[in-house]
Amino acid sequence: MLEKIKEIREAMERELREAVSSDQLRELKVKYLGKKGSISELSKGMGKLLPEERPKAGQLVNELRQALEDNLAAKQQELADKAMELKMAQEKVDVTLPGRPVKLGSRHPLTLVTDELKEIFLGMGYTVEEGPQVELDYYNFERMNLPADHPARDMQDSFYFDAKRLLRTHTSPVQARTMDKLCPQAPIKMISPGAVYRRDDDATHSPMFHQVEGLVVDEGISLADLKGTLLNFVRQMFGEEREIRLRPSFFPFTEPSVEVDISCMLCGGKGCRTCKDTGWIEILGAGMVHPNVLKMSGYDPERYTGFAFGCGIERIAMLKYGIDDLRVMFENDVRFLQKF
Ligand code: 2U9
Repeated sequence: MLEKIKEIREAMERELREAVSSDQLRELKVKYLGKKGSISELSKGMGKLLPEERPKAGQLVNELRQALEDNLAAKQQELADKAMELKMAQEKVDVTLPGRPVKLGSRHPLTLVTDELKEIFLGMGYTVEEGPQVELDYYNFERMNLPADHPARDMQDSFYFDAKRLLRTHTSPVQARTMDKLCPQAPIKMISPGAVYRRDDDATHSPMFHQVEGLVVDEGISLADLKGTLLNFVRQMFGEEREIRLRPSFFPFTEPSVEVDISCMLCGGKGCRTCKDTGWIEILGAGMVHPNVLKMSGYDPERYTGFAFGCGIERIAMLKYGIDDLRVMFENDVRFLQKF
């Protein structure tokens, strides 16, 4: 047995020394360590030895197995090092080649405007709230004082999933949800920017667009607060020289309601193509929150009043950056995006 172990050890060491490839190493591993390999056969032969010979023989077989495993690993490393050295000697790196330029992206004008909007209103103490885009008919219409048979629902020809759920047509449901969450706490001072959906599609309307709406509810809020707030907003967004004017209007969820114009930033109010020679550009809808809307949200309209406003973010971006076709906003053309 001892003789046999010595023989195997010598053969194994020779074969390892002569091996020049990983394939050969794999074959050696099978030959010696495999199920039917020489070392396994040695282990099986132990039964035939005298009991007093077994410990010594067992120890030698174990040493042999360990030696083979160690030598195989060392040889594997040696071959890998050699292969790497060869590769390094053959491969030449031209360090004078210019690097590949990293293409930098830029932020979309809608993102820029939305971030700016948030900054302005955060500066006035507002919170920024979000809500689901797949909304319940109840929050989208009913809570906005637009019951099932209200004709104003037609103006917002909508995308429905079923009888109760639709893609929100404005971000007003976020206000209603926030009032539910906070009532009877006041004041509420919030804006809700986000995507909204209507069945409209031409140069100035997209079926998906973005809105920002704002809501303030507290005791003693008046139209004067609304006007001051919007003037502050408009001047931060479009320049300190801007003026605003309020025209009477109608929305089912505000009473009284107003449409808000800003003095044209291109001609300074003298009249030009953009303002259609009027000197004014319509930018916002707004008003005092309708008592019914307050009541539905749990606020006593005798005690609390509020104002609300809404405007399209695309419209702000188009005016601010002089973009004349809404559709370029959604075409993902890098030539357009690179301008910002
Ligand atoms: C609550 C109560 C009232 C939000 C308002 C408008 C007027 C408005 C449109 C302008 C162009 C949306 O982007 S647009 O299509 N919006 O004219 N929105 S007042 O009024 C609210 C909101 C929430 C609870």
